[in-house]
Amino acid sequence: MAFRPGRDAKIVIIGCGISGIGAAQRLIKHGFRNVRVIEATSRSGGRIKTGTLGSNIVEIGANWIHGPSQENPVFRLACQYLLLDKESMSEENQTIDIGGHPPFVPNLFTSSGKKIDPEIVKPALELFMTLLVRSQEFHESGEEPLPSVGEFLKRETQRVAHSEWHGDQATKELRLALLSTLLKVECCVSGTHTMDDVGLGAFGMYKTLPGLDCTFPGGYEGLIKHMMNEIPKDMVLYNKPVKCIHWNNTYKQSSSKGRTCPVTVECVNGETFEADHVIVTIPLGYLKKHQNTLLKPSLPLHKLHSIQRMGFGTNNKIFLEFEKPFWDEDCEAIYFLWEDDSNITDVVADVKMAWIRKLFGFTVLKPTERFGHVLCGWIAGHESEYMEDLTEFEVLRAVTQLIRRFTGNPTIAPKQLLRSQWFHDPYTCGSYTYVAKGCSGYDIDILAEPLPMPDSGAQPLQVMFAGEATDRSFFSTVHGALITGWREADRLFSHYSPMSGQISSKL
Ligand code: 6YU
Repeated sequence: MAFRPGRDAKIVIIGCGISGIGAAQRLIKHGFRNVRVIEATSRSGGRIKTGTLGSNIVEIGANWIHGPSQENPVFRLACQYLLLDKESMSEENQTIDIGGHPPFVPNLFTSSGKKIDPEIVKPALELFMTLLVRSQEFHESGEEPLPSVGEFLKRETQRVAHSEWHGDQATKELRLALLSTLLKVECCVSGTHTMDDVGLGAFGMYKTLPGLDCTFPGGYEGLIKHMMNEIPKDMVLYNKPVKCIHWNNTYKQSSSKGRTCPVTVECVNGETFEADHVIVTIPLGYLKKHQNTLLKPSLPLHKLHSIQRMGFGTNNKIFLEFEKPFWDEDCEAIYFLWEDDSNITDVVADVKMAWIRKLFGFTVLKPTERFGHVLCGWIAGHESEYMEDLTEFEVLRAVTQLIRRFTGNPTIAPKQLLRSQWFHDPYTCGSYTYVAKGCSGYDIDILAEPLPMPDSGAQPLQVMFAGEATDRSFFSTVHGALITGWREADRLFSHYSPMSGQISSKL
């Protein structure tokens, strides 16, 4: 059969996370017949990773569908595959629009071992929430009164605390301590070491969708399994870390059966794959670490600079199972307030000695009938990265001591522990993207820009870029990642069928 440009183009997708799978699915639907996915590890899913703790299903990576409503493609797929419970799919759930996650029903414990009434610190919580919303508004208004979200939140909370909180000193200090805890929560949400690293002007670029965040009762990986069923099995090659993408016809053997492919993908094991187009879905953390060697010729300077400037931090989870709960029945989240943290900070001075102070607390896995008594601890930043180097026993000892100290109950003992180690994952090198101080949406656009540059005269769309870091509005999410995989598949489709720009919306 004669070679037909387009349908027979050789396409290699690097990475079998949701963006890579999404790209493959879409290319197949567009009629491309020569698609291959090359994955470094032995599994598909990437940062969607479901594990078990005893008999419980726990999410080691992504947890929620953020904004589960019709606009969210992950929600649509999850509904199509019947992976959600009735409540999550209800009209009512889809229309709730609170701009993110609603506040959890809290239990608050202090470092002197007391459980406190949330009402005491409510003004601090309300102030923090108001300021977070204001931080997001600067993107729209184009102002940036301070370079980072952290500096803005600290300046404004200090100002209000000192001018408006006139009660007794102890109450004031508890409220200030809560502000430190809430900053640590935000470090987990943004996936950053400190909110001082998160740019203020671009903070509002991240968009929330309507719908009350929901989880997958059978695990997030169920979504991956269903999507993978729609891809021919032999299309994906596992255990093949890619070492170098040689583009612009620079590899020595870049010809196949008389036809020249401009790109050769070289794996660590020496195997090579020729391609007309490569879609790179490798996480930004990996790109940062291997930016000088992953592509030959090297990435253009402006792209390298955006990779360096953008933020990619660590957020880890520590799951604990208990025989019986030490928290209230209606409690959804446990927060720890360090009484000596009244200077409002989200970093720990001595990481080695006091890394555990960065763990802001726990969320409670619900419903109890399904999970029993399981907590998920959250810890971000360098303290989280340090935690990854400790043994499981050392982590268990540290969290047990922490819980005993804050509850004042020296007998509490978790039955089991499971923690994530995303920073040391060699193919992720952290958790997810944030827009760092000094960055803008322009950096994300540059990350997403295909190579070579359009005006270079070389064969176009040789190396294309997808993955959560390449979406301006939904970076750091599963739906953001999926959308980018589809975007690059559609880009190829339009390239070969310039007159059929409408087809992608019908898929
Ligand atoms: C979401 C959530 N969630 C918690 C934690 C983590 C993440 N996310 P992948 O990495 O999946 O795939 C790439 C593949 O490439 C992979 O398989 C590699 O092995 C492979 N690869 C790498 N190098 C290679 C090489 N050299 N050769 C070959 N292959 C190679 N998202 O929607 N809900 O609850 C969470 C959470 C602990 C770690 C999350 C969540 C993020 C998603 O998991 C992530 O974006 C996607 O899975 C990425 O898919 P991908 O395909 O791009 O890469 C204002 C403002 C604030 C902004 N932030 C708001 C907060 C929203 C984020 N919240 C997250 C929270 C949690 C708890």
